[in-house]
Amino acid sequence: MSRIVTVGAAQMGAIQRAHSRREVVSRMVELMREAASHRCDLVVFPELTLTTFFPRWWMESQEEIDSFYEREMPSNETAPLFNESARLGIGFSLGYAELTPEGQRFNTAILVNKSAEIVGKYRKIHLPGHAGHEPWRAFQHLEKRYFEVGDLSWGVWNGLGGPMGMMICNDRRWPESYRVMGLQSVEMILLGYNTPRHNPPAPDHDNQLVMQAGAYQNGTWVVGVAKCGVEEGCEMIGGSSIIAPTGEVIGQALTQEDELVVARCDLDLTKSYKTTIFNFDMHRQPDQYRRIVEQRGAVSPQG
Ligand code: CDV
Repeated sequence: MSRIVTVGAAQMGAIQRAHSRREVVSRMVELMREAASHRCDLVVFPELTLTTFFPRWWMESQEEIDSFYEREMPSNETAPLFNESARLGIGFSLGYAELTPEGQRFNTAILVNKSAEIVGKYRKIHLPGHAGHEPWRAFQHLEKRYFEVGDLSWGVWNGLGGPMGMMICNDRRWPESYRVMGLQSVEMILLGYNTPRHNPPAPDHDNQLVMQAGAYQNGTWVVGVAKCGVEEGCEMIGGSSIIAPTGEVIGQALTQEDELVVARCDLDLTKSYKTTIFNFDMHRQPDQYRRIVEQRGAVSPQG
């Protein structure tokens, strides 16, 4: 018998600074209802879904900075999402800016089961951009200023039909993100992103190939979901995609707006990869990979 998980990639169009959380959450609830009407088991929302992508601005007022973070989850404003999840019996993943009781700040994603209980949490590890003020850029990318490096590594959780994990945006460009979950037998990776079309230092870098490679090399489904459109003058890419363990894109968003992409994903498709060419136990040679964990930057060959 096949193990089907029906997933909805809930791409979100632009969220401007003037949009309240209440407005954003009501758009999310609409997408969740649409997903439920397609019998989705879970719906995947983007990175930092609840507000505009605030790391594009240098801000000095702590009050202004704090206004973009969540101190609790669920909160009064996000409760409708959890209530609707429980009512419809649909799980979800959600990205948001987390401010902990100890004052730590993370770019976070949570996995919520069909009873609206938080079953998994991930804090973004690969924070792109810069920490200092670079006002000459068309727009800045200050994730290194506003977030700490995540401290939870990449977990994998059961509870939504099979082993699932999360990564966030820039993580998708790093093979280590996928492999840490691959080593925990992940069968579906959920990831949200906010990617400017013309990231000033490298406007030509590809988006989808990395997710296809990560899916294939780890024998897993990958669900990549954008927040996109023109946000406060910054154009961000869409192209939300559902990718099979074959590395093939089997569903993709066509617009730059709120759009749901649905796919019935057979988790058993992961098996032939995990038991043959990517049977890690049989073929990996971790002793020969020491450089990966012992060294950070690249060195040049000697001589
Ligand atoms: N939010 C991100 O992590 N964005 C990066 C951009 C800045 C390159 C990304 O990898 O898409």
